[in-house]
Amino acid sequence: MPPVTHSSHWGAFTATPAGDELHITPFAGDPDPSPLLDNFTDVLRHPARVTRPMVRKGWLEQGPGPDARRGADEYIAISWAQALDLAANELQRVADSFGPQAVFGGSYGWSSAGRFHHAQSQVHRFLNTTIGGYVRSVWSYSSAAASVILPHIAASQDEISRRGVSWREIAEHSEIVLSFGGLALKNSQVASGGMSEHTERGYMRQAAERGAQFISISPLRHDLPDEAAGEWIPVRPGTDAALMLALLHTLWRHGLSDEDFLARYCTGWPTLVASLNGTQDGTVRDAAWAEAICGVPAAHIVALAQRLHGKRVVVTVAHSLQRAQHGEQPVWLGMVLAAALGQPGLPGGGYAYALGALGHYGKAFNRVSFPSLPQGNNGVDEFIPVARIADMLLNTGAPFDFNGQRRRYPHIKLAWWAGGNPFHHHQDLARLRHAFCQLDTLIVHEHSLTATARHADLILPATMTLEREDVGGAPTDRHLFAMHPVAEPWGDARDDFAIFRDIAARLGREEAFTEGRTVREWLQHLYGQMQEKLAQEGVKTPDFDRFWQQGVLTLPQVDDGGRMMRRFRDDPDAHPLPTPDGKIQIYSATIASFNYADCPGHPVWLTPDEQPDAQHPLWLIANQPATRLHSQLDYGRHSARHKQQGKEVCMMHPTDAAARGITEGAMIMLHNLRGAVLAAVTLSENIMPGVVQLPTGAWYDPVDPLAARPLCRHGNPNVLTRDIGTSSLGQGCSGQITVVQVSLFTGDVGEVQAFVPLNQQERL
Ligand code: PGD
Repeated sequence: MPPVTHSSHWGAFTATPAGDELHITPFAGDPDPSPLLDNFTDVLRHPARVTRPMVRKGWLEQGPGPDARRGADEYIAISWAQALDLAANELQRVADSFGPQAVFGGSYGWSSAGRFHHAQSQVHRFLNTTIGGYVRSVWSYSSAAASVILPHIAASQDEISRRGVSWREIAEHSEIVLSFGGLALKNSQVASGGMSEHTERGYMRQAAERGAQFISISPLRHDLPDEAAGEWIPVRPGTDAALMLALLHTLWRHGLSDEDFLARYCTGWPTLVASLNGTQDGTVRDAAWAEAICGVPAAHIVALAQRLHGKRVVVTVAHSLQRAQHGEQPVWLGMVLAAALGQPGLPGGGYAYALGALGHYGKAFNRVSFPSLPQGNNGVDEFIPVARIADMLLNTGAPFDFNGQRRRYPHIKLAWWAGGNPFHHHQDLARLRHAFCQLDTLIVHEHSLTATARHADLILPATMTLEREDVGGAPTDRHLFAMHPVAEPWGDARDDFAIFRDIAARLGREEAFTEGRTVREWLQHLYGQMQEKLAQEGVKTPDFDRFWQQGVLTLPQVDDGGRMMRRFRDDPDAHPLPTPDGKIQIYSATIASFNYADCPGHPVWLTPDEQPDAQHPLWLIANQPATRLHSQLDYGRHSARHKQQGKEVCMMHPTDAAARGITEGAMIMLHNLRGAVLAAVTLSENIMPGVVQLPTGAWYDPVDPLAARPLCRHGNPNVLTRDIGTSSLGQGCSGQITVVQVSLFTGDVGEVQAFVPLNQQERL
């Protein structure tokens, strides 16, 4: 087979089969391809693939219903005909008895690149067209707190992150890039939908060579790449809001705040000043006050504030900062800091929330994007903030607060998941298991035997992108790719679309789901829609067959990053921001009217209620991994190569290690009230003392799945993280940090089992 084009969230490539493996060549136009591409080489025929439909024994024998055995039961391989009948009958039963409001179709997860086979869209379309809807989830695990607060204070997250200050502007104009949480390339190497040109490293190098100064405020040195040639200011995890308040206090106190900008373009600066200078409650939020909280010496805070004054400064705040209790606050304060420096709307200045957190941000936009699969109409008006899934399943009917609303958790009987891995993305996994045990039925489509699949009642084997045809593209990527199949589906795997089509047929809704189109016809149809829109703009494109043959198409783009803020700065009356009075809200009357103690009307420092103590003296940072996207292809070559003794690697400061008798490469146990995790340790001065770091994404592998405090022998930190919302406002995921104790581990709990096939699965 000749090499064919393909695409993934971490890059485009061509693939050539080489025995059971693939030879991967990065897209020739990519200046800095991601090493994650290597994860594709050996996964097609890996034992961790799901090769046959499987049913959980307890569910098959006793029928649907709450069951504490989920996660520890046996599985039986069945035929597709049986699996599809079981799924169709169960969906019909639940819809008939309880209505579509008893079905949870949120199905959160990144799935794979490919516009048509996007798994979550397929689930939504299927449920809308067969039973008339489902309970949905809103926002994301990535950025829920920011997504909710940004529209209150300035504009949508899309405007501030995707269409905000661009990398190009930074390379050309910024004098200081002040980055809370850094600009790690491991994060910006991925973009959902695809990313054919990795340009972040080059832009940072260009800016640094021009003389721009990068300052990274983070507990981890390597959150800023070497190319930025920047400075590292270590800060205690989760305390950036205090540091930002002290920077603001210093600017104000020393007469360095841009009072003209604050008066003309902002609402509420005097209210914040009253909280900074102690008028409001007697506490002065100055550098000395912040030092005690964040660990940055007061003199450094003052010097930093003075250094920012009068410079072209862009402030960035990483997604990770808002993935914590009160995560809304640093997002808000980043904007206030940029405003106090008078920077929003200047080229290379202002606020670039989440720049560097994903490859989409700070880029140009396609004039026309490839359309997504239409999802149909959802007749159910109930939803949950995405990270409240366990709360919903454990607290049926209970009220919850969210963004000024008081809602109630619906009673869910059946959850349908495709393209996501809750036992990767959710916090407090013992609680999550308990929550999933409340369901009547959990149906999971997966190409791999993730922990989520291992908790399902029905596991339906899905194809990988490598085994199907699709079109790859993202609104910020000027290349559109024909994703050609590289291999035949492994085992009995079928595309999510084919699975849903056959279940829809059993429910008498096949035509409604497919609209009479095959996969190829859908691709042609969606391509045709894009072609038509481009034609209206006077852009000619090849017909589908030619595109399919040539493999890649370059789309016209517009580079209008930062346009909204620039126009606002030029004329705030003619171009107000989409806030109640058209200005940046340093005080938000809307947020104040919600009366949330955990998110009041102006930004604040609120001490998180979990703090290091004698039992759990260390902060744990559970951040994004560098060797895979989330938990995807954890068994792939690149991810596997970076484990030690099959376990994930935890970074620790040598002083903390020495105090515990821990040496380089030792096996350690991280533990707290929620459970324990084993990992290999690496010692480094690139992490603050008092902090350990264990990335997410190692597949959950509990020694005893039913334990109230499980021990994961592979290194999944979400055993340890807390399942609480960021605040009543955003209710986002707060899995980024928690507290732990770390000890040397010398016991024997056997080999990691996460990638071993299920007991009854017949190996092909
Ligand atoms: P993935 O590992 O990408 O994680 O959570 P998410 O669930 O998105 O899961 C996608 C799954 O889809 C994989 O299991 C993959 O095999 C499957 N899949 C891929 N393609 C297909 C397909 O075509 N069909 C089907 N049926 N399945 C497919 C990510 C989430 O985790 C996110 S976005 C963030 S930002 C959060 N980050 C953190 C964090 O920083 N710290 C902690 N502690 N926890 C987090 N969780 C969140």
